[in-house]
Amino acid sequence: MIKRLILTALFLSLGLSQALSNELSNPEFTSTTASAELATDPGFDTGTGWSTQAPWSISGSTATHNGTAAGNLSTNDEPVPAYQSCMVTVEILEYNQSSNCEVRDTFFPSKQAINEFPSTDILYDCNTGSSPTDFALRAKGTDLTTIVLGGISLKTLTLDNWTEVGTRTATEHTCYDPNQGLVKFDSGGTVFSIKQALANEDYNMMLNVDTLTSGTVVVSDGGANSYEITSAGMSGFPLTIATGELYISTKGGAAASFIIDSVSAVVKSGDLSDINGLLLHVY
Ligand SMILES: [Ca+2]
Ligand SMILES: [Ca+2]
Repeated sequence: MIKRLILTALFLSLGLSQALSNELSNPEFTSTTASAELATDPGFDTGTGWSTQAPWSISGSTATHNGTAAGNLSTNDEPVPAYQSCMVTVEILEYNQSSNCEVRDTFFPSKQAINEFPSTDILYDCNTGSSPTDFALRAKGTDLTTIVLGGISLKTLTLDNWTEVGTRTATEHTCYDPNQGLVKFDSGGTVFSIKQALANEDYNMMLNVDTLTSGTVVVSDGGANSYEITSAGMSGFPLTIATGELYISTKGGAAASFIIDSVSAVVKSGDLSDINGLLLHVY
C-alpha cells in the first residue's frame, strides 16, 4: 500500500494521468445488445409455441406446475438459433425452493436453476443444443408445491464494441453476462476470438482472468505479437499492436474453458514506460 501511495503521488506529480487511460471500449464487458424477442408467446397468452409435459399447464397468461411429478415446459417451434449467447428472463409469480426448477442441459450446459421469488430471474449462458434450438425448463419437484410463471423471454446477446472471430459450434463459442461483466470462452480445440480496433502502438496491457478451468488465454494483435496466460488472476504485460486490432482468444490445439473479467490497454509513453510498468506491477 505504501509503495502504491508513493508511486501514485509520483505519478500525479509528474502529470501523467493521461498516460494511464484505457484505450479500449467496453473493457469490463458490461455492455451487450439483446436481440428482438424470440419466443413466439413469451407471456403465455395463447400457448402457441409451447409444449407442456404434465403436470405443466398454460392458462390465463401463466404456466403452472402443480408439483405432482417432474415435467418439462418447452418451446416447440425452435425459436433460438443454436450456439448463441443467450439471455433467458423468467417471470416467477409463485415458487418454492424445493420445487427445484432448472433450465435443461439440452439448452444451457450449466443447468441453471430459477430460484428467486417473487422476482424476474435473468439467466445467461450459451445454448449448445442441436441447431436450431428449443428451450426447456424442467421442474423436478414432487412435493405438491406449485410453480406459477408469468412469462419466459428468450433473446440472444452480442457484446458491444467487440467482434467475434470464429465459427460458433456446440464446443466453440463465447457467452456474455453483462450483469457480472464476464465473458466465458469455451473451445474444443479450434481458436475462437473477440477482437477490437486498437491503434498501432506499444501498450502496457492488463487482463483479469476470473476463472481458468483449462486451456490458454492468448492476447495478441492477430499477427506476430502475442502473450499467453495460463492462470486466473490479474496479468500485466507489454504488447505491441501492429495490425490495428487487439484479439483475446483461445489458443487452439487443446480444449479451453475460461472466463475473463476485464482488459486494459495503456499506451507506453516513451521514457515513462518503466514507470508505467512498475505501476502495473504494484497495482
Ligand atoms: Ca403472462
Ligand atoms: Ca468485468
